[in-house]
Amino acid sequence: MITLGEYIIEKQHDFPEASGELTSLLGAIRLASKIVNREINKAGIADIIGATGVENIQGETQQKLDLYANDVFKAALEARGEVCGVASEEEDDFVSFDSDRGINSKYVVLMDPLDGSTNIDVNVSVGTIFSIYKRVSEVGTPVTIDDFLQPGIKQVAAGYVIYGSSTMLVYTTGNGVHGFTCDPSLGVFYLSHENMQTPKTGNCYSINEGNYLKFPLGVKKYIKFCQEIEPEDNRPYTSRYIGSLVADFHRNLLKGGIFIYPSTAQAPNGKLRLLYESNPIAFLSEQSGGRATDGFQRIMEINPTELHQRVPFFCGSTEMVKDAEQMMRDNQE
Ligand code: AHM
Ligand code: MG
Repeated sequence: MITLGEYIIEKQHDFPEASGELTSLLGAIRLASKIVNREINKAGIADIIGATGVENIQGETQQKLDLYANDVFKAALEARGEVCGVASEEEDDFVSFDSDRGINSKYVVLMDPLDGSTNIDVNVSVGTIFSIYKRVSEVGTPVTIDDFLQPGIKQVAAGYVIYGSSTMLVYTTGNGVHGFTCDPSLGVFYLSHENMQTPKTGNCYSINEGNYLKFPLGVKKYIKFCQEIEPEDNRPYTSRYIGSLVADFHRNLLKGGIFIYPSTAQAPNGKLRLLYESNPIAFLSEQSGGRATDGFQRIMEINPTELHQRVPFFCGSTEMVKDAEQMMRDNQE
């Protein structure tokens, strides 16, 4: 039984210039995820007794879990001192860690601390997504926006925690994708899925079909393609959509499948955020042998222009994503 901590230290040798900072940083993420996991496990009880979202005796409204997760991850990263700044889906602007240690460290973290948080109310899986880059500004100075607006190909590491029927942490540092399952009685993540490989094709498509009428023509055609009866090709595919990106991606990673959050008539760039959701998931997907694009272009080559930028997202088994791209190209409006 290899723990996450042991595994990260062992793999540190893959990086010739590694000095232990990334190892320590991943340790901070591991710690924060355990704290958030503990709180998520109590969410149902909190709802039952009406404590969530209502005023406490001091007249304060209890923090929502997504803000709670944001605070926990931020505090853990700042305390560890290996990060000079974070950008989060829950914050308007990036945050600079200007302590002596913070300002002299070389990594920035971008995160969605609690993705799919509306699912908590109904006891459905949620996740944390993180993405790590080396700063481009000079060490010893406060971080700048340019440290965060880097294309996904510059990611040093990325991963997610899925708070599901079991809690897993899955990450990549560019040498494959590795998954760890938390033993709840010990609070320890053990290596359970080393070098995860996603199937080249699958029979599962994940998309919010309620938006069908607002989808681009290429996506409508692809959905019909998925539904056609073609036994040789395993079609019709199965439709599975949880509404938690981490959970939908995790299933497709293991079983094969495609996840699409396309542009819609109302939202030309879709819903998902390039920096906090699409880039880290794209990195994991590619590292497992999958593919991630915006329907036309590789996600990780997009040059971001703003922190909360959104992007259409097509991700999963390579053959399936290529089929969807073909239909996007052939049906441009
Ligand atoms: P969030 O970051 O506000 O939770 O939103 C992101 C989530 C993803 O997990 C999921 O894929 C998507 O929103 C679902 O959106 P929709 O309900 O429009 O299908
Ligand atoms: Mg999100």
